[in-house]
Amino acid sequence: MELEVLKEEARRKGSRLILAVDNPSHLSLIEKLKSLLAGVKLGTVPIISGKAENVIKKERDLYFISDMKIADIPEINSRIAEKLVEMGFRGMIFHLFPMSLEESVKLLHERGCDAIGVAMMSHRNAFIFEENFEKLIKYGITVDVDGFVVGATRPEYISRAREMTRKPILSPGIVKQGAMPGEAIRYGADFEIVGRAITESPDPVSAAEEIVKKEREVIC
Ligand code: O7M
Repeated sequence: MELEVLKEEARRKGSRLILAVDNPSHLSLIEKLKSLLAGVKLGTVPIISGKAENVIKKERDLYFISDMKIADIPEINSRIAEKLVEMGFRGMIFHLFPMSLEESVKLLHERGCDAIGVAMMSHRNAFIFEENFEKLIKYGITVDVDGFVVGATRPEYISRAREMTRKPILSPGIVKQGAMPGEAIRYGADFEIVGRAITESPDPVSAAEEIVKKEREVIC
């Protein structure tokens, strides 16, 4: 699938922005921001809060990605994936390092959904990822994930991932974790994931507009 629906939304809206919602009280922002968003990523807290399902049903046209960073044995990964598909998610994020993804990717593709693998995290001390980065990307290619997460704070890894694969790259770590809007795209990412810089702004719409504007300067 390689995130075709997400890419189509991005083209239609001229936006590479994926909003990260990690606090259930920020779910109400989605409606206000949707014209600026290629997609929405919901974290574990909003998903288990019981409030996410209604929002997904209400905003049917938006591409929702679940971010529970699934990392279990194949059978359990698939059970979690089934449940998330039932909830209306069209993409979901898995850790690649357990190397237990083959079954879930097949299941998701049968359901017309996408699997996205974490190849490099944005925080300090992510040594395990540094040491195994190329192995993780190669594993993701082998099991046919649809895209990769590579932290925007690690631009050299975005470039390396871009050299290794044409699959979409999603980059978090913008503003609050230090990367500038548009920077990850400049290094080869396709989408930028932004949370608190928008959700905790006194004016979330203006904050999102500003980020989309910076991204467009890089793309055009
Ligand atoms: O913009 P922020 O810092 O408020 O939020 C960043 C979001 O990206 C938040 O939802 C994190 O869970 C997520 N994220 C990272 O910050 N770093 C990573 O390495 C990976 C992710 C992520 O989205 O993984 C799928």
